[in-house]
Amino acid sequence: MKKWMGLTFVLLLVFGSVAGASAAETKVIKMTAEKYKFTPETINVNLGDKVVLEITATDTEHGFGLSAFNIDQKLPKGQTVRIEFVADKQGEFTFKCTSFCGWGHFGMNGKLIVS
Ligand SMILES: [Cu+2]
Repeated sequence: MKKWMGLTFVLLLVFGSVAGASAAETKVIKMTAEKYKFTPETINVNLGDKVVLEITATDTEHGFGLSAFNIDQKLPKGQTVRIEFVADKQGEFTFKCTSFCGWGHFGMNGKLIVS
């Protein structure tokens, strides 16, 4: 009897972790960068998600910097740049423009929320 209960417990654990893992998904988010704003400005993902950002700088060159995930990518004007990473830590992280683009450059930022 005890043995049987132990086995059930192990099976539940295995099942639970598999179900948990399958909750992670790939999130493709289309974004634009223009003076002096990223759209969307807030990105919501779940812990463990693979995040794919497709960002187009529409007016001039910008940059996408997300230092918490070691990302600093130039965004040449008119090109869609694909940035991929795994949201492997929870919290709120600021991303910002990393290519000087004018007087509003230092306020050009947004937020990644991993929950
Ligand atoms: Cu910019």
